[in-house]
Amino acid sequence: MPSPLPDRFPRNFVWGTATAAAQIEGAAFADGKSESVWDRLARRPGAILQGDTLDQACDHYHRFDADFALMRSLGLRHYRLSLAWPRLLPAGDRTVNQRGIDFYHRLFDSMQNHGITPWVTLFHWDLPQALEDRGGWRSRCVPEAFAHYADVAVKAFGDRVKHWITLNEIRCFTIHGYGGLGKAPGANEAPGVVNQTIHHALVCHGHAVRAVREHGGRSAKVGLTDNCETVIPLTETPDDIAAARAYFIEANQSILGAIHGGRYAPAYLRRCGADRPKVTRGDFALISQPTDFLGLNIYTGLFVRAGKRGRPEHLPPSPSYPHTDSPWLGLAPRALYWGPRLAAEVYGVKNLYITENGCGYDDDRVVNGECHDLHRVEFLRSYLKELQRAIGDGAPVRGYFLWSFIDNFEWNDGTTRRFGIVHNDFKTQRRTPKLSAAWYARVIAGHRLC
Ligand code: GBH
Repeated sequence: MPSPLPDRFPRNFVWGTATAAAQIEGAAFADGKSESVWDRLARRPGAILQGDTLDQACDHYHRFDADFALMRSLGLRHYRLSLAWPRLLPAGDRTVNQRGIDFYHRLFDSMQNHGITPWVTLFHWDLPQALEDRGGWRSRCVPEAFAHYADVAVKAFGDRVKHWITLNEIRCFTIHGYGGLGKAPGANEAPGVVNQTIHHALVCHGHAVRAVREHGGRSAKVGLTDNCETVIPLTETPDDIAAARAYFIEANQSILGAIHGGRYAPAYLRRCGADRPKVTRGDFALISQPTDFLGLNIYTGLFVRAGKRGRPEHLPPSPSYPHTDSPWLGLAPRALYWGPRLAAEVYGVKNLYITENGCGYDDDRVVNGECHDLHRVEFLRSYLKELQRAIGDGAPVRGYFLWSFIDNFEWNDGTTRRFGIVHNDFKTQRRTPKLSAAWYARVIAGHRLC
């Protein structure tokens, strides 16, 4: 008897890939685009591996039409991208750069011609340097400028874009950008300042929701993409599950808890003590407006068990724990089960999307025209199996975006670490779909793992 095929994914399940403007566009100073904090950081010696810059990246700015044709040939009909704020409002004030607007109109035209639906992130880390010079995320100048930027973007593109993502991974551009962890702008501030950068990001999220409601049209949908702390119960027993849930709630209080709770949890404020963020009147009315979905970027997870008296206990990875070439990215397929499940249960979210999942390796090579990334196929398959189990157990996951469509500028790791299902030769800009691209195309075509 033939073995049974795995279940199909739900009929309207959205399959896509994801990228971000700064990581693929290149043309970093073309057509009126200004310097972003990442353009600036890339010029600081030692900040980026091999001294790579974002100047060219994948040159998608000039090659998007061919890239969308390739996407279409793989059956990819949904694509998550971001807009470059420094292209649209280069000075970080109210002055619009028409050439930036025109670029994205051409890009959305091309997507439409290829039958690809855009999912657009307003902010994926590329703050205009001009705003950093005025205090950046430490200051209310960013929420003020962002409110205007969101209005401009939604008004300009709202006729074609119906899926909006407010911000990508608040923790990364705040804690990692201002807390001495190396992301742009590469600042090292005291905890109180870092908490304030998070608060200002929450206010921006609120402004983006408001802008989509005001100018996006009736069918527009909007939500945040967060890289919440994903927690996995060591064993799937009631005690460990309860401990994982308690740990998840506490670890995500500053962002997801605040947005869904309409205030900072008292326990979070107690932990902050004197470093608690300053909240201006009216902030939380903006921050906690209802959204249509929550996006989760899930790569790995933390193992938690019930310790003494049920107290949640985090177990750090053992020395031999398997990981990808990114030291932070340990193999944890069950993160795609417990992440959606806990987020749905704890916050009552009705529509979840995995807005990023994938893996980075350094030695994906093209040999005789092929790139055999068996490691990526197995990675993705094992994670997607857990996602399927989550959906089977009722988690409201509506779609999945693989990070990434193409090898790109991997922030501090430059072009060394490859996350794409399409290989990019950064010297010739030649694109070669990897084995994982062919595999993913078949998954999408059949709506089931294969
Ligand atoms: C995502 O972040 C980003 O949204 C995307 O742009 C990026 O290309 C993709 O992942 C792949 O990395 O070096 O120990 O300080 C993923 C979440 C959180 C992962 C911060 C790297 C730094 C860990 N990131 N983390 S460490």
